[in-house]
Amino acid sequence: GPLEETSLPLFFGWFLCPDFQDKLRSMARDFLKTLKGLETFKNHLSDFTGEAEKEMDLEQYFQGKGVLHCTTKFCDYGKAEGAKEYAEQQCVRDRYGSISEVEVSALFVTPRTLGAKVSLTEEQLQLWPAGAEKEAAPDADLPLGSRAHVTLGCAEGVELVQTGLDLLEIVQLQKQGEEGERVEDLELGLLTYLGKGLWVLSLREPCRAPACFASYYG
Ligand code: 2AM
Repeated sequence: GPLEETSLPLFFGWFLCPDFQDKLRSMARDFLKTLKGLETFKNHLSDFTGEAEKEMDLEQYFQGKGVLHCTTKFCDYGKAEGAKEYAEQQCVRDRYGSISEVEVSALFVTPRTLGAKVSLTEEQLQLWPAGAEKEAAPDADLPLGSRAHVTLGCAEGVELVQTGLDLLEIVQLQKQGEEGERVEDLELGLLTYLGKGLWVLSLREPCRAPACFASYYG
C-alpha cells in the first residue's frame, strides 16, 4: 500500500565523509581549470558549445548540489523497478549504516556531466544492484560496478541519471580498445580524449576515504 511505498528512500548509496567531499570538489576544480587552458581542449570546444566560436567557461558550466555520494540503488520512493527487493536484501539491511572505504580512480568530464569513477571492492559489490549496467547498456556486457560513480556536477538542464550513463559510454569505449587520444601527463594523472566530448583523467594515485552506506529521503 501507499504507506509501504513511502517507507522506501529516494536512493541508497555511500555518502562520502565531509573531508573527502572537499578534497574531491577541489580536485575537480583543479581538473577543470587545467582542462580549459589546454590547446587540445580548446580545439574540441564545439563538443560543449555546439559552435566553436561561442564563449564558454568550463568552471561555470557544471552545477553541483547536495552531499557527494555514490548511488547504489535509485528507488524513487519505491516507484523504481526492483526498489523494494533491493531494500529487503539481507546484506542491505546488515550493512546499513556501516562505514567502508570508497576508492576514486578517475575523473571524467562530458558536455553533460562532471563525475568521479568509483572502483568497488568485492564486499561493496554485494550491495550493487545486479541490473544497474544491463538496464542502461543492455548489449554491452560490462562488469558489475562499471557504472559506480560520484556526480560532481551537471550542466544546465541535464537529468540526474546522466552521469552514470556517461560513465558507461566511457567504459564501453575503453573496453572496445579505444584508448583515445593521449593528451597530457598532468600532475593528477593521465588525461585522454575519447572523442564526442568525453575526457578522462586516470588518477596516478587512486584516492580513498571512508563513506557511510545509507539512504536519502530528500
Ligand atoms: P547520481 O547517482 O549520478 O548522483 C537522486 O536523484 C540520486 O539518484 C542522484 O544521486 C542521481 O544521480 C541518482 N539517480 C537519479 N535518477 C536515477 C536513475 N534513473 N537511475 C539511477 N540513479 C538515478
